[in-house]
Parts: sequence; C-alpha cells; structure tokens
Amino acid sequence: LYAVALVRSSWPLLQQSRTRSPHSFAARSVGMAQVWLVGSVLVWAVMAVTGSGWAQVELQFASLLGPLAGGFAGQVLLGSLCHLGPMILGGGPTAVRAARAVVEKASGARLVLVNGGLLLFALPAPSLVRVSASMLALLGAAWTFGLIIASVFVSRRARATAPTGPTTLRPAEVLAASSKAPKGSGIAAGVALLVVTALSVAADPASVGVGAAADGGVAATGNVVEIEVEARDMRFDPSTVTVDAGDELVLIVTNVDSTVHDLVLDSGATTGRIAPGATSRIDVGVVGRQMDGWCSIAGHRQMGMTFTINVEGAPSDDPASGGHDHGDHMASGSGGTVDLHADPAPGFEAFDASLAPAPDATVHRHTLTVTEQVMEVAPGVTQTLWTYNGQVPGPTLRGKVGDTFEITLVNDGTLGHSIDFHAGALAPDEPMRTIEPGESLTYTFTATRSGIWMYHCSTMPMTLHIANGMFGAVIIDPPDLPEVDREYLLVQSEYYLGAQGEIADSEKLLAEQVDAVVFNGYANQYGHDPLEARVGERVRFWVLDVGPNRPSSFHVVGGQFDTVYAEGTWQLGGPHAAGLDPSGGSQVLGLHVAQGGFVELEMPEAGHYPFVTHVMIDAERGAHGILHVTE
Ligand SMILES: [Cu+2]
Repeated sequence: LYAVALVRSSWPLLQQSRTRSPHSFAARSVGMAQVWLVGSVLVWAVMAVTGSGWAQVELQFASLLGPLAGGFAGQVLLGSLCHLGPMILGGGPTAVRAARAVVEKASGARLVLVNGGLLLFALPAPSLVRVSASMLALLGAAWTFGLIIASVFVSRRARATAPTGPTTLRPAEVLAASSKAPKGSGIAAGVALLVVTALSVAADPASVGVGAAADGGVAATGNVVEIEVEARDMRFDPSTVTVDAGDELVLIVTNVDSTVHDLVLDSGATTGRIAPGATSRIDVGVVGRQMDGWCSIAGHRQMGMTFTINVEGAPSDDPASGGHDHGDHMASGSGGTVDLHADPAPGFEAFDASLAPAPDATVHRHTLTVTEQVMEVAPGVTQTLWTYNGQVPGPTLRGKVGDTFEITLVNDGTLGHSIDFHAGALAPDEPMRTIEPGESLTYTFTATRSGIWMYHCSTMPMTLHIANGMFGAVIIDPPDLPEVDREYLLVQSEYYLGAQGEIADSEKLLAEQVDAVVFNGYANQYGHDPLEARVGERVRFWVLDVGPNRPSSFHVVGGQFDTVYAEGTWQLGGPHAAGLDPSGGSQVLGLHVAQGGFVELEMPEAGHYPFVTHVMIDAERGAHGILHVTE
C-alpha cells in the first residue's frame, strides 16, 4: 500500500519534470532521492511477497538500509543544502549567483558518482567491487559538501564587492548559472565508475567466478542434481556431498539453527544470509572440480561450518579434483579440531559423575593398578591412555578428617609410573618413587585436613603422564558437611591429542597446544548424556582441576551458587557461615591447576542448565555439559 501511495504521489512530480526538465543540481539530487525511495520500497515489497517468512524479510530489509540512507536521505540533504544555501547566505543577486555557480560545478559528475556508486553497492556484486563503489559514492557526496562550504566563502567575497539587493533570482539567471556545468563531466564520472569496477574484478577474479569456475572445464552431462542441506549445531548436514563430474548441482540449504547462517562456495556462489527456519538455494552450476564451502558469519567457519563438494569421474590431470584428504586430520597428529557435535561411538556411556558418601570406615584400603587402555576421548577420537584401574579419572577416594588411607600401587603398564597424593603430608622420597612395570609399592597417608585433593602420577615428564590420564580425586569431607539431594564430581583435564589410538603428543604439550578440555575424561560427554536433577533439589558440584596446564572457572548457566567451598575454606554459606550476609551469591568457582572445591545451588524451574568452565575457549574445546532439571 505504501508503495502504491508513493508511486501515486510521485506521478505529478514526474509529469512536471517532463515538461520542465530539472537543471539545477539541487533539483536533480532530490529527484534521484525520490527514485531511490520508490525503488527501495518496491524491492522490499518484492522481498516480502517472495521471501520465506518474516524473519528472512527482516534480515533482507537490513540490506536496503544503505541505499535508503545514502540514496534517499543523503541526496535530499545535499540537494536541499545546495538549493537553500545560496539563498540563506543572501548578499544580493550577485552573491547568490556566485554561490549557486559554485554548487553547480561538475554537477553531472557528482550525480553519476553518488547514484552509480550506490547502485553498484546495492547490487549483489563481489565485495571488492561494492567497497570501491561505495568509496566513489562517498567521494561524490564529499565533493558536493566541499562545494557547499566553498560557496559560503564565494558568497562572502561577492557580497563584499557588490551592492546588496533583493535575493530573488529570475529563472533565466538560474538557467544561466546551471548551464555553466560542463556536460562532459557526467560522462567522465561514468567512465571512472567502470574503470574502478574493472580494476576491482581484476584484483579478485575468484569473487565473480572468473578463474574458479565450478565446471573445471568438464563437459555438462545435462543431469540436474538437487541436494538438501541443513545448517544445524554449527555444522552443515551433510557436510560433504558427492556428484558426478558434469552434473549440474543445486543446493537447497535450510537453517534449522537458532542463529543466522549462510553457505559460501569457493566459486563465489552464495545463499546469502539465511534466517533461522528459512531456506535458500545455490545454483552451483555444472560441477567439474572439488569445491569447498563454508559459513561466512564471523567465527562459524573456524567452529567447523565447512562444506565440501566431491566429484566423481573428474579428469585425473586436474590437480583440484583429487589428493584432497579432508578426513582423519587427527590421525596425522598434526592438529585439527575435535568435532564435539558428532555422535560418540556406539555403546558410549558417560563417566558416572554421581558421588557416593564417604564410607564409615576410618581406614581405607585401595589397590590402584596402572594399565594402558585405548579409550574414546571425544567423538571419533581414541587415545591410548595410562590409567589408574582402567578409568580416567582414576577412582575417587572419600573419607573424613583423621582417616588413614593404605594404597597399594601396582604397575601393569609398559614404562615407569608413580603416584602422589596431595591429601597426605609426608616425605615424598619413598612413597612417590617411580616403579617399573611389574613392580608395586605401598603408600600410606593420614588425611589431616579437609578438601578435595588431587592425586597424580609424578613420573617425568609429569605433563605427559597427567595429560595421558593419570590423575584422580581424594575427597576429605569438611566437618559438619550437610547432606544434599545430589552430589556430582567433575574433574577437568586437557587432551593434547596424538595420532589416533596413540598417546598424547609431546610436541603439542611443549607448545601448550591443547586440543580438548574435558570433564571426567571425555569431551562434552554430559552434553550427550546430561546429568539429572529435580526442581528445588540442592545439588552439590565438586570440581577438581587437574590440568596439567589450564585453570578452570566453573559456572552453571542459569544458576547461582549460594554455597561455595574451595581449597579448605567456606567462601559462602556452609555450617559455620553465621554472620555472613545471606544475600550474597557466587557465579563462578575459580580454580588454578590442582585446586578444587564445591558449589551448591538449587534450580528454580525445569530446563537444561549448561555447566562450563567460563574460560570460554576451553568450554568450546569440550569442557561443557548439561544439567537436565525436571519437575
Ligand atoms: Cu605415570
């Protein structure tokens, strides 16, 4: 309706301009502004009719803001200034005429620069062309603005030398002034636009498909293949498609994520931005070479939103068609990222995070046997881990202040190992010594102080022995520790992945180049298999950061801690907290490496509460899980 009214109201103006064609820059600038307004509204109307859903239309509307702001608002402003400026300055006919002559200088060139530049910017041209075009449009606008300022000085000078009088000009005088504008300047500006466009394309030929054509020189088969692709969980699904060489490929991309995505191919073809729930398509054209794609939203490609089109039957002498090994980066041991969104291997069971209460006994006897196990540590990623009793983390030992622990360490591995219990104070020489395969030792300590204590292998290089799985927790309950509805234990550690099925990569350890940060030995495992709680229950999370190198900042999204205990101290709440401000709360349990503690919270309503280390890069590396709260 708005578009119809706009066209209707523009009609008389158009009629008039046909009979008395506008000569001054001001009139033509305002006239072009009207064209931009009408054009933008019409384009938007088309989007609204053809778009898939309002979210998509809203998104596309954003792309019209530039043309609207520059083409309409900007040109109305400049045109008005050029028209009114000389009159406001006044100073008699001579001064007005002089000022007007200044603002009419090369008016054709400026109009072409501004409107041509904006038009190129608004069209779906390659980004370099659009950037260059917008610079030219800005140049045209700045030029006009400069002339307006210059006209002020010219007017002043003219006023100083001429007698004052009425400021009204006869039409003939306006015509005389505007006709001084050289007509060739508009053509010159048009040529400048073309040259800049050509240079931009030459500088980045791939952006328009030149030099990176999808067909790779292969003859078309005439087959058209349509493939549906979904963008979900920061992934394209499928992320790889295969077509026969010469087939014409059409990709229909649906965004089922809650955030905006797009798909850009290395040929320059793109879906444009796709709103959540919307669908867009790419006509890839005839495919004759392997092609890469990605989501161009900032950071999404790095997080794994990549896409590959493989070709079967492409000419073997085409270097782009073969030899691209996109699988098994991990196996090379040279880096690569862990795909946290992939499914774990069949039979996956999350490490049991629930914590049993301390047994009544005051003497605790345990045998810890060192074994080497091939274990899955992230979806599709296996490592040979060195373990205590075949599990990572090792068994959790729990007792009370004053209890004695008699530990027998047995080495069933293939190299020397040891154990160091932070929970006991003693001379390390004998109990912490390294024992060779087949040997054993006894390690007895008395727990004199409460806290959650790390134990680990202390054989050199310790970074490797810890990173490869040799750690666990000893919990010595603080006196009067209240009972809660649920207790969970999360041990945060790091993986520096070696080749598939092998041990950790020592080079990566030296470079502190961590691949995954995990709770209880497996990346994101409580995302795959959430921890459970009920509304109103009191949940206690014990957290121990065993590193070997990275601190933790434990946080529950949507939760607030009313009780915090860390490194032997009640920081908030607890049985001896009388006198502390009961309104105080805590958002994070900050732990340096080898520190531990616990937090308590109650969830106010049902939902999925993510728990993370708020060292966000590590959360994105896998130190992330879900607490599923039900009524
Ligand atoms: Cu060891």
